[in-house]
Amino acid sequence: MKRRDFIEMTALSATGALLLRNTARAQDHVAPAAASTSASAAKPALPPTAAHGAIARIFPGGQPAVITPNGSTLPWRTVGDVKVGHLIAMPIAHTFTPGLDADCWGYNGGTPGPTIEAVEGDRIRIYVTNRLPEATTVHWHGVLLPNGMDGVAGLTQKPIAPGETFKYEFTFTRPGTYMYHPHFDEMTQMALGMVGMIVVHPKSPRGPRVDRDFVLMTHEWKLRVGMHRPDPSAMLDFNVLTFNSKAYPGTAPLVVGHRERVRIRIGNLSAMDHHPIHLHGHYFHVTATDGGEIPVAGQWPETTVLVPVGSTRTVELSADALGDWPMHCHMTHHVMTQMGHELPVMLGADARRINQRVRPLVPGYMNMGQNGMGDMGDMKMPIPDNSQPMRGSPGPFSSIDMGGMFTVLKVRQDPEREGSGWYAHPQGTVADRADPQQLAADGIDPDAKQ
Ligand SMILES: [Cu+2]
Repeated sequence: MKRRDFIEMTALSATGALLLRNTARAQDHVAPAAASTSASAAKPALPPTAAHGAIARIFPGGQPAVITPNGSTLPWRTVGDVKVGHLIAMPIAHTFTPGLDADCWGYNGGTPGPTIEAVEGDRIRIYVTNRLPEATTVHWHGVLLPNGMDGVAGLTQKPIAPGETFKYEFTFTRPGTYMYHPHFDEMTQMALGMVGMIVVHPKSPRGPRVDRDFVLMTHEWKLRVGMHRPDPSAMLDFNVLTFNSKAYPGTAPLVVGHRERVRIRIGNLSAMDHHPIHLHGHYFHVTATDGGEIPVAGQWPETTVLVPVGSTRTVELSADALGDWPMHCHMTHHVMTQMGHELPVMLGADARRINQRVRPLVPGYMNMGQNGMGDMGDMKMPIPDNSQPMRGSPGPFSSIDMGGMFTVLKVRQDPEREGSGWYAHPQGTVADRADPQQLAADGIDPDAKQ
């Protein structure tokens, strides 16, 4: 076994000891529906940030400005008829979720870089300053532009050397959702976080006006347990999966009003994985890709949209259902953070003899997973510094045993006021322990043989 696997397994194995002691605990603690509000008051660890505030409708046709949860929008200064912006490629200190920090590369102090937001027909001039230890470029992925502005080192321009500032200038001729990233040492620079989104609003919008417009960049990282530098040579076992470079519970929720029309623009600049992004409680239509708008006759309803590497998918929905609705990648290994993936199958095994034999070598060793892994998030186990090997974070009823590429669509009557808390379910609308009298009346015997 490689040393790092051993470290990861030891961290996970520490959980096992507690798993054995606590298997009965989860069944004993189910918060009643009416208590959900007070339960949330007692639990301080809400997903960070509340509502996104009132939206300035500053684009043609009353289109709302886009919201980049956990991110920002590139500021412009207008010089003559040109919008001028400045991207600085630079090393950054980044937090994926509290307790998991990394030394990344990004733009203007963050990953993803600021969302570039403009209107069809805008002439833009973007200066790119390189503060990285190696050369870079910026490629405007999906944007139609003159060949020499395409940002491909060697082919369409010289690399931007460390310390240099290059100028890109072109016109956004087409509305849509695009991305930007380097086209020099792509493997390293994108693996370390150099990604960003571009939104170009149409001059004359068609279709129903949306009330909220979000961008989410999906990404994947390899951050070995206890280390701070993402591994740019990783090809398979990515262990930090993110929306806008945040892993749950670090992801800010999408807070929307009841029956609002919501647009979500999802990009994917992961190294190797496509992400099927699933939304609970609603259906949506895929209205556009980075290739352009999909005619209404070509759209169909979905609850999961596959976002391939190097693509954007724009979905629109009517937020008709009040509640806290998960939105997440449906690959189960993409909603965990730093979980080991090369573990033996322990489900149903009696591990007592293994524990006895390994303990002289590793004090405190206990195997994990004999009863499943769903309780891992509740364990108070020692973990290595700067790591999140377990899934799980406090929820209003119990631990939420997902992390990684997971966020919450919060649909509220008054999103600005209610958006920061957990949903208060109306009495009688939460699944709970069955009432014996009703079981009997319905003819259900829990002890029946199949
Ligand atoms: Cu995924």
